[in-house]
Amino acid sequence: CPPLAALLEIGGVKIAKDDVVREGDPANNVPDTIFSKIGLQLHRRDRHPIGILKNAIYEYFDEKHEGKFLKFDDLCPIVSVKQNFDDVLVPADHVSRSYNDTYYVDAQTVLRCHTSAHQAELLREGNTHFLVTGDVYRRDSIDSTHYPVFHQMEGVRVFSKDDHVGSDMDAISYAATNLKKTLEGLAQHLFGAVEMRWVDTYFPFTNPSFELEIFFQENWMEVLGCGVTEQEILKRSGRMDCVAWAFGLGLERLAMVLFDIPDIRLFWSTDERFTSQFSKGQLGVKFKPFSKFPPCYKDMSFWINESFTENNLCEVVRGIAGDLVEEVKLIDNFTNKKGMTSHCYRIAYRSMERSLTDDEINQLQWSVRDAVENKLKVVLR
Ligand code: FA5
Ligand code: MG
Repeated sequence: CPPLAALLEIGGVKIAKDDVVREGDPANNVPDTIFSKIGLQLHRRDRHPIGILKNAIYEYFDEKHEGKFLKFDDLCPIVSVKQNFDDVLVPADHVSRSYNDTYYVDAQTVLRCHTSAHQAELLREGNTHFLVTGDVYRRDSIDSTHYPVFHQMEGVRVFSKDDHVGSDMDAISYAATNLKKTLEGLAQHLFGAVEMRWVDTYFPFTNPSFELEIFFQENWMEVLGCGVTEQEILKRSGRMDCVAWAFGLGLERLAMVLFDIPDIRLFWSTDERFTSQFSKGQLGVKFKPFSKFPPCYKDMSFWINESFTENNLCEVVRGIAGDLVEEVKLIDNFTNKKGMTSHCYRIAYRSMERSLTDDEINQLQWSVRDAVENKLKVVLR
């Protein structure tokens, strides 16, 4: 584990570790493991799959899309609650604001949980076509397509009020159609033919809202969210008469499809057998796994309490086992006559780089059991 940098500088902002990680402060829930990822900026490395993908998306917007998109990829990931939530109309009681879902630096400051945190400001500055790429942070579950730090690219395009005239569509349908065409074109540019589908969804900041799913590793995987921007956001940024669309791409998910990368943890690997497989501007390569190491499964059962959440469990497990944990999955759940609820979780341990010994895994599992008992105050069975 590399030593944590004491001072980072991102987008001209100096960040000291103690400003971000304040252990024991109830208004702060950022662990060291998360702090150590701030400033790595995988999306700005031309030979990293995330950087290669970012550049390929830039290329699509430069070549195939009318209107010049301004690009931002160095905005500081530490933002205000206002930027992250209020400015994009996230309701006061929305779950995404909770300490269970978001990393708080203090009561007013978070690690952005999406690149949408920058939408309102950039619109207010008068931008009409822009892309924002950055690292985003979420307390989340653990499996091959979820990681607590990942990368998004936001895209926003504002239309003037009569762009749709002559199209036989109203302004909203015109924007929605243009949005879907733009993203289908992007998928075509990146993947050629790929099995995908649109799903209707909800976001506080767009209406209508959609998600795009791609068929990958035998499952439908959500790769992006998008929609027609809520009028209120445009109104507040002084664009009363306009219509706009916005999207947020999950860059790891798209890169998994593009390079055939089976597990999201690999993006953080410094193993040369991973890093050496990618080079600047190369989209055609498929990742060749180093021989597949066997997983090892350990089950643990406990009586939960009222404050138990799966995100808290995952953070504790990740705090002990780091990237050696591949998946944490609820496999049994029952409530007894006394009203006590028991959960059984199956933890899959697997290194992407080597075989783990039985000893090592047993040690890990004992430490995990201890930590789960002590930090979550559950009763092991
Ligand atoms: C958003 O974050 C919205 N801000 C996207 C958006 C922007 C919608 C603009 C409309 C307009 P969502 O929470 O669904 O939406 O995340 C977007 C994408 O990020 C997902 O589709 C997925 O590809 C990726 N993603 C979400 N959580 C994780 C995670 N834990 N690990 C890796 N990728 C993730
Ligand atoms: Mg989603």
